[in-house]
Amino acid sequence: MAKALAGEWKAWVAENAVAGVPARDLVRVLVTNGVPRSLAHEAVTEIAITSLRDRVRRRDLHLRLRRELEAGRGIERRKKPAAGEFFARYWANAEPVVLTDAARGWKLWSPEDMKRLVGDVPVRVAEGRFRKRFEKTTIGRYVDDVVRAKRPRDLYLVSNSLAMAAPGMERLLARVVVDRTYFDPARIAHGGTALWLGPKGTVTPLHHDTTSVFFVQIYGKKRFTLVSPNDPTVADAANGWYAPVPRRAKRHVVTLERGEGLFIPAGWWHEVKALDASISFSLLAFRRPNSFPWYRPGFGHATNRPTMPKKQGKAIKPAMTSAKIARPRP
Ligand SMILES: O=C(O)CCC(=O)C(=O)O
Repeated sequence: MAKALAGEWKAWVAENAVAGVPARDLVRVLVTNGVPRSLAHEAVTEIAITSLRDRVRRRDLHLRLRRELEAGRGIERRKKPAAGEFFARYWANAEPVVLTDAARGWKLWSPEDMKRLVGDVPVRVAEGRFRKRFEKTTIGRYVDDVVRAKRPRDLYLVSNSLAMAAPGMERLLARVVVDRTYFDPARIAHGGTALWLGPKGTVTPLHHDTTSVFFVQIYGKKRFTLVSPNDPTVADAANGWYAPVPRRAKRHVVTLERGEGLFIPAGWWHEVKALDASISFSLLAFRRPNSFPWYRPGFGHATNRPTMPKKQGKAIKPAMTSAKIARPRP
């Protein structure tokens, strides 16, 4: 009769391995509970691999089903529906949509209008492809030196520039009609909006956000390449917020014209290229919970501490049990 790990402990190893507990912690707990080190090591490796493989298989099947169900679906282009339909159909299904009259009633503006209205407002514009460094200027100078320049530098006023929070920007916000059936006006003033202003040719590489975005094109055109989060190849290749554009995944390409809006559900991968000097404005303060900060597939997995099997008034079963080793079949 050989000794083997008790069933309850096998389940414990599987559960904790899938939850990201490091193997060495699992081995340590088993050894403290009387399992010989070599057996503990072997059992953890074996169970961790099989349980993780099984978990991945189940998730992959789920994603495949979602992908096959959405296979025939393109990105719809239509007039803006009533909020009830928008939330039931596009929000709840995480389905992007282009709304051709998204800016109905807005007083759209140009780079020259921005110089006139908010030219004195200080801003920080992002430098380079991944936009981690910022340069300080004013909106007026930025429009002259970069947006209208014959050979613009790779400087881009992006959402992270936090331009809409600067005093004076209410003059721009006054031109936007906030649809109160879609958005909560109380949250608009507190990080509920973002502004993008840049020369022709800016590219925001493929990435995802942790909120859904209502992205409105104010001036010029932008081309979006979108990939569903149901395609695991992108998340598998992601590094932080960004990922290379996958060759094999289904890509949706959408050009957004002046006055049109694109609903980008949280988690959808998107690459954005400005086809002209461009201004965009986005709204995030939807009348629905819109914050999913835990959705970070491109960041390293967390390691957790082991959860112990619950005692519930009785002693934890011993970690070892007697088990017959099955005879090899002839
Ligand atoms: O317009 C851009 O360059 C990027 C916009 C974007 O990625 C977003 O709003 O999430």
